[in-house]
Amino acid sequence: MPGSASSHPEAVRSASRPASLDLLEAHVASLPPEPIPGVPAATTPTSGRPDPADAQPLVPKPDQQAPESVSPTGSPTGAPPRSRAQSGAVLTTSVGLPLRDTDHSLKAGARGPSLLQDHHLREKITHFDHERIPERVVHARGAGAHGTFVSYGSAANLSRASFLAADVETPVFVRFSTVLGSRGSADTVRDTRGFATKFYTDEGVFDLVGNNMPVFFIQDGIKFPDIVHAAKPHPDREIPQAQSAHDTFWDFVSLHTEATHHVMWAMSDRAIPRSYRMMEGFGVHTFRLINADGDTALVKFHWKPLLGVHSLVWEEAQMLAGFDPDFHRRDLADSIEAGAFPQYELGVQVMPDSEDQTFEGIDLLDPTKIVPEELAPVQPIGMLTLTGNPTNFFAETEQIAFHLGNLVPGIDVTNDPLLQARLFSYLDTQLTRLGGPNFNQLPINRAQSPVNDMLRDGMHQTAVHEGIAPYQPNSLDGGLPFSTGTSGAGFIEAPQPVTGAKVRQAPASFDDHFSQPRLFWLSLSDVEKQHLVDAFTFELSKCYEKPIRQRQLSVLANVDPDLVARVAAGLGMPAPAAEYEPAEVEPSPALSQLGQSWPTDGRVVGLLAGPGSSLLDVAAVQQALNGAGMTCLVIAPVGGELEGDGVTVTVQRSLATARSVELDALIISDGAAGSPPDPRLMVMVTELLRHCKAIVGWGSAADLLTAAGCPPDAAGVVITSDAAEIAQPLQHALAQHRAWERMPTGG
Ligand code: HDE
Repeated sequence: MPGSASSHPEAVRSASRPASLDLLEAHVASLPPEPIPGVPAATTPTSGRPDPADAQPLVPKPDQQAPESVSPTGSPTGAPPRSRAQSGAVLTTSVGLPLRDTDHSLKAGARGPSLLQDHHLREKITHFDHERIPERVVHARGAGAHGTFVSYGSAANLSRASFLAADVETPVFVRFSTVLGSRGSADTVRDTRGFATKFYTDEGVFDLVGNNMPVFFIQDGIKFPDIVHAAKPHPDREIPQAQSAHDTFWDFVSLHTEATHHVMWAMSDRAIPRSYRMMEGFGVHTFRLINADGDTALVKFHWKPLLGVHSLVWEEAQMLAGFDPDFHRRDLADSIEAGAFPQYELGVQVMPDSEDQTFEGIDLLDPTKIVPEELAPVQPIGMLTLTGNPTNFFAETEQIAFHLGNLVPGIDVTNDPLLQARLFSYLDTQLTRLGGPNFNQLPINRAQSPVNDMLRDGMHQTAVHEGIAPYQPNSLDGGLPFSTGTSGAGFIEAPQPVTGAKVRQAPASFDDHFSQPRLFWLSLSDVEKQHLVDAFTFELSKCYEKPIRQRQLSVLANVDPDLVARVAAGLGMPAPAAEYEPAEVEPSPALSQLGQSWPTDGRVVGLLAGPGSSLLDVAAVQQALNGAGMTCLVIAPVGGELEGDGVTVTVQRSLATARSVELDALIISDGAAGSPPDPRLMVMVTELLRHCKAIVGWGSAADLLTAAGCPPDAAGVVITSDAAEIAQPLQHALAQHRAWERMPTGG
């Protein structure tokens, strides 16, 4: 397997080897070799030009999945998903004509002009000219994965949805995204992340289109174009790309103070996740569940990642935007390829469906408010596991079309005015983006249950409908299809009473813009508070206009005096006084993401090796870590292979390609760093130290740390006497994500 390391247990052993290394090695020998993810294709190419005489059928990559093979009307076809892919050895036109030559256009003589008659040239260029479709107006940059949702059945008393019954397995596709950037923008920018899930249930498609933050900037969907226009690049120069650190964003949010709660989240570590695998997801709005007896409850949906919620540090996020703009996309695909399947537990906070739709004084229709988990615990209802990478990005991740109106019996919407506008927008936007009304017939959007919709014709119709009476009532098609009527099988909107005068108005409870931002601030640890202060300071420093900075400081003054004092100090401006008395709030410890320990699956660890290292040790450590579910990349001065001790170790990163930001931790093997150490190693170590990442090593590793100015007793830094002892301290340090003790706080 390309990129994998191999060891030879028969290798000659040195007499001074500790017994513990023998044990480790015995363990390693029992493990299957773990490939390093990132393999581009299922077969390794030859270095020469492929010969048509040796043509073999394309082999699919084992980490990939494709949408189920169902017809445009939801019937299982029985065909393997691969039957939709091109698979032959002979190049043809789009209608199957075998082609002799695709390298030369048809010309009047070798030096003459091209002929209009060249149908192959015209088809090839014309199709190419139309390969692009409009990107999403928001959430353009995304990454997707296939998976399965298994329900625990614990929500069966709340909702009659069939996919929430005990042990039901439902195929899903998830698309994660950033909001602001274009399709080609960097992954690690400061932004809210989308977390959208399509459940292909046996009662139709259910879409849960959420974010990694539980609140939103606006309380009414009519303001969505305003916030998005303000946050997108300035319309004159079209800069800056994929970020909120500019005048128009802060101009809007400082005037529109209902955005303050979301702004607090956006300036927090939640806006720079370490990985899509390490983010929470939130449905944001309150939804209404309806059970088989017709009883209703109000709920908020939560996704809880099993790996914990972890973030990058800001400098790391900025460096990654240049070093690897695809960092999150790559991380998701690599983890799935490596078998470290991302998992998230779905949970609901359950609130009574009271007449005023408030809970403990919190208006459940206001999407700028959370319900603290301490007041309404998140009750687990099922587990999502992402098991397959898309086979084709465009066909799946790009063409997937989510819609809040994709509901199933037992799940209904509420009157949240933000949600109401979304019910209109998602269907509408796909018409332009996907070029017509039949986008639900695209393979990734097809229901996996029967579709009998009486919608007919339109661009790109792929169903071949039978019958002559696509209308109701009819007798010519025998009356088909019938609505379920009162049989109980169909979707029923919860019969909520609606009264009121026609007004353009928000309820008075929506006027509280500062109590929950304050709750958020007071719930954070000192490190998290410092990051929030730093983010506000950074973003507001990027605003050209002083009045906008001043105005936003006035907003922060209404949140907390300490917060505004620290941000104002960073901006070199006076801290304004609060306009309102700070609200009395009870902090919610669930909002902090620090202070526990979590699994280390899929964590990326660099293993520094060099001509002076024992390759037996290096190979053993790499295999042990890969076997424990991490991805261990061997870093050496130059690429290729290291050979010695009877072992061959493949180098995954040379010092020309390795950067600290790619790693969660570094292991320095004995003898890896020369004397004096390569300056690039010194940079790597100082960055890892600054970013509070674990550094472990054995033997002479201590010399490199000393040369890089690392205090010997720094938190998260462990040097052992031999290789066999490093796995345990490494795992311990990684489980806490970072050694935050190393990060200065001003709190
Ligand atoms: Fe969206 N949003 N949104 N949004 N949204 C879109 O739909 C919109 C909102 C969210 O991976 C668009 O297909 C309006 C909240 C995600 O394909 C568009 C309003 C939340 C995605 C749209 C909101 C979201 C979108 C753009 C205010 C969190 C990506 C392309 C009423 C709960 C889905 C598209 C994917 C995408 C409109 C507010 C999440 C234009 C009008 C709140 C995760 O229809």
